[in-house]
Amino acid sequence: MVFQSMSRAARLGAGLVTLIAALAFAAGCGGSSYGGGGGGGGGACGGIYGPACPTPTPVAAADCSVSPAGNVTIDLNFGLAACVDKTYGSVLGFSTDNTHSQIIKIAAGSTVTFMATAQGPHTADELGSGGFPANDTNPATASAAGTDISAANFSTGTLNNGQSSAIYNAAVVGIYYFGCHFHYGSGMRTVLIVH
Ligand SMILES: [Cu+2]
Repeated sequence: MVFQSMSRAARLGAGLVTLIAALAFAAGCGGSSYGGGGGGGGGACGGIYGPACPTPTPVAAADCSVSPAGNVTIDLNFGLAACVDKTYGSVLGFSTDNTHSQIIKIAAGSTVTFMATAQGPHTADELGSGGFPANDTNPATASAAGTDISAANFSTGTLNNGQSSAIYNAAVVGIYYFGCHFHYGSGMRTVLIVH
């Protein structure tokens, strides 16, 4: 018996500590069974007894669009940072400055040229005006120079790094969803707005 080596006072003291610990344990159990005590669990929220989970702070979406004046050269680069546009969602890999992914507003009557700047090959495929489709079903056959980018199944065809497309027209006002044949499933897409 451990207590046999202790003095009487020590035995009483040890017994008291044991009793206090037992009471504290019982109190802790009682509190948690009612759910109100919130016994220091901390992390989890929700469920029957847990505290309400905080509402996540929404990520502020950006205006990813640019409105270059006149004729436009659009860089195709899968390595650009995506931009989450407040209207059109995530866009990636199309840019006028080869720095940020952008939605590009083009003045009607301008010409448009596409250039693969990095991480090619790429294409610029017209995907209609009804939002981003699940898949890029454009055959990605190069359209003839002078074709309007609004034409059904308009495409630059395959552009390897450093290669520029033919010069195309943007004469028809509208909103056109575009994607890359090779990277559409990975999010390489944008919106070209002719205004
Ligand atoms: Cu691509």
